Amino acid sequence: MTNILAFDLGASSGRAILGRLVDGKIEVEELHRFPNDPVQVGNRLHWDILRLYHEIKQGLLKAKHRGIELQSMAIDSWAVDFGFIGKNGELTGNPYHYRDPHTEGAMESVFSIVPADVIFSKTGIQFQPFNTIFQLHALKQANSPMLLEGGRLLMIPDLLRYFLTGNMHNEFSNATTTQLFNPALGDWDDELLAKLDFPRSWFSDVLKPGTEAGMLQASVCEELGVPSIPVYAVAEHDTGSAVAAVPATDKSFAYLSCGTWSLIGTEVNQPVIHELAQTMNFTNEGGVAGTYRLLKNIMGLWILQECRREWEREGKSYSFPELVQLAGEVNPLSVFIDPDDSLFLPTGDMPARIKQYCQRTGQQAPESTGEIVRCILESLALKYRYAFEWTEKLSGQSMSGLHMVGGGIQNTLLCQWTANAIGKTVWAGPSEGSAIGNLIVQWIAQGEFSDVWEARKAIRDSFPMTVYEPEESKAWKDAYDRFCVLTGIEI
Ligand code: ADP
Ligand code: LRH
Repeated sequence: MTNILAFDLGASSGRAILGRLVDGKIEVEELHRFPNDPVQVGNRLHWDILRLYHEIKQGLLKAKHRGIELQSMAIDSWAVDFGFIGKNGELTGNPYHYRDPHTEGAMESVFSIVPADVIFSKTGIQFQPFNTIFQLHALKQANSPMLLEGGRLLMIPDLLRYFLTGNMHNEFSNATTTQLFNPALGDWDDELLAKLDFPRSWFSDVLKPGTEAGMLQASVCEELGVPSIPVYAVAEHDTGSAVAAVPATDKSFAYLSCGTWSLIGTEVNQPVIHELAQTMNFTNEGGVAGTYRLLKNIMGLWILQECRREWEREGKSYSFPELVQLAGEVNPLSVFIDPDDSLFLPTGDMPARIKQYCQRTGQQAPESTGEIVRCILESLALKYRYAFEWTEKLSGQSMSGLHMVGGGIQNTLLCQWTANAIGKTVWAGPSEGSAIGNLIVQWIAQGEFSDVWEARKAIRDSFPMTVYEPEESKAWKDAYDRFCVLTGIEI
């Protein structure tokens, strides 16, 4: 029996998940879970990277204390963020959070050097103000001391893997999210780097998911009293891992990775890079086994998380199940927001912003907690329909339904409303998609599965899937028409 460990760092929490293969079935056990709270210092928002590294060590210690002999481990996390390692091998500064406002104006500034369509044609990546390309440009403009000469850029999992192994590499799935990687070249885009004056020496060789990236280094083994084990580069972008774990049977399938963000799209063998994909701001992120994810980012349950944080600040503490229950008790389909309005990207008082959005769009603002939660969840479901239909159009495929994975599938109302909104079946599961995707790529590398499709079958056989059939189709269709007019989205 092999015991392997997946560290999955989400924007809201991190976990160490132990994976075992028993008679062809996957068994998982959560060994360690920890909050991933960003830290505001002055007007800067950071990730607590050293705390995250500490929690990874706690996960390894928990395995040791349980007497578990590990064969390997790997890390995945959210995309786009990074740290720099200087010539002395140390961090040159604490990584910024992608919600830090330092990228304000960076997009326009970059476009004045390289036009947007050139960047898209080279990278196939959607434009978001926090993409690595814009963060780097902003840091450069600000003469940030993070960008010390001779430094090396490591994405969050690259960085943690470096702390563990002492080796510096960039992993492919996360490299594509920088918007500096050219899938046609299969490498960093030197022309783009030169135009933006980003030294090529910042960037390392790019490892494919499933590569052994080093062993736990002696200092770590001594400190923790654990044996050295291989550390794999998997699809280190959590969305790449989540999609690897979608238990699909059909080669053309639609997914919704539902956590802090909602990522909705399909898996493709070649990036879809054309004008319409750019206009619709769809992306082509690198995945496992040479695949790409044609998808759209939707702001997701972040809005609910941030409301919950605000209510907590006001002394009202709710669990997620309580919030879902309150949403179920109020009138349906009354008021909507566009979850992707830039109002909702930064941290802050989200209930006030929702009210502000409703007032701006001539709607009666939701007042009670239940009304606010219902407004968020129904608006997400409606926006999912929009992205689902555009996924079908851009990929030229008709999807029979939607696979939902991630922590958000514990929200049964959201799953049902998503089925209602898209008018098709939703298959929900597994909720720990990213961790399971992380595990299967390690097992594929070790020869336990022949490929991702064999692994997807094992996931289907090992984890329950809840099926939601569409209901109340007329009410949801009418609501979608209202939603489109209100938000001005193109259908
Ligand atoms: P990430 O990996 O981005 O940190 P997760 O996949 O862990 O996110 O999903 C977190 C989201 O899942 C939360 O924002 C919350 O809305 C939802 N969630 C988690 N637990 C529950 C629950 N018990 N009931 C309903 N929703 C839940
Ligand atoms: C989801 C995610 C998403 C990125 C965002 C920064 O966790 O990785 O795919 O766009 O975080």
